[in-house]
Amino acid sequence: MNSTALITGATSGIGKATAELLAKKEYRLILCGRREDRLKELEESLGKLTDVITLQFDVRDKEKVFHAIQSLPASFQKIDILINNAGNAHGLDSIQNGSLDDWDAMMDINVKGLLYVSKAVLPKMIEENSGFIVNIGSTAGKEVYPGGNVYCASKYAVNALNKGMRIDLNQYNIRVSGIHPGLVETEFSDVRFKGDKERAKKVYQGYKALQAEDIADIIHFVISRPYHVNIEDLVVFPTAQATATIINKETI
Ligand code: NDP
Ligand code: 8X3
Repeated sequence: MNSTALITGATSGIGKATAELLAKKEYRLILCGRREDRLKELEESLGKLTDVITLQFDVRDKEKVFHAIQSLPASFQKIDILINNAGNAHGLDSIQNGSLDDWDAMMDINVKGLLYVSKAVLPKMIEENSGFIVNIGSTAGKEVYPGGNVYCASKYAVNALNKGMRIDLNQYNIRVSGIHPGLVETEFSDVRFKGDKERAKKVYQGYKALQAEDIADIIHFVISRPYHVNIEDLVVFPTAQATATIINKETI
């Protein structure tokens, strides 16, 4: 049977592009997100290429996370690849002006949500003595920038969890990889700026940002290496970006 991949945050951006690419490569897919209409569309379109099942849950809701994953039909219970992708930034305020709700959202989704989904998926991987966890971190988990404070902290946590998982799961033959992109043009900035599309658009103006498909390609490359190869940490910037704050906005 072809490998089965579970992707969180499959309804948009990096997760959606990865679902589309993996469907073409005939991976069997478990696609997760909160927006039911988008999940239905994906099930319909990608279902023409491969076996697809969708799970609707908020990664913050631990009961729903465990219930959804434990209720998978028998043919989808063996998950070979978990792509922990769901996440976002909420706000870009200084630490003194930050909103408590934004802080809760980032820590609860980006860190605790990733933990809940991983814990729900791991028992079967351990039983099988095989599996692959790909954690989508960020360059924000490698370098802090002004106003990044809590989002950066959440991605530093993902970076640490990625390393911790690799250490603890080593005895079970489970691969663990962290992929850390710089600026990717997705709905990310719409969410960060709470629907202010003009402000969001400006983030990607004047240069060619990474596209969701670029990250999907990288994820596919990482998961399609021979089993003895584990790309443990991968950082990728658009060419126009040198650091979190040095971006050559004169290139297009
Ligand atoms: P998008 O906003 O386009 O996609 C985010 C995805 O996460 C959506 O599918 C959304 O689905 C899902 N999601 C958000 N909150 C929740 C939640 N509470 N429960 C379940 N699913 C949730 O952004 P990206 O594709 O850019 O982001 C994907 C990942 O990549 C994130 O972890 C982000 O931090 C990371 N990243 C992004 C970069 C960028 O510049 N864009 C750079 C580096 C890393 P739904 O709303 O349907 O639940
Ligand atoms: C997303 C990239 O630089 O906006 O993680 O934090 S950045």
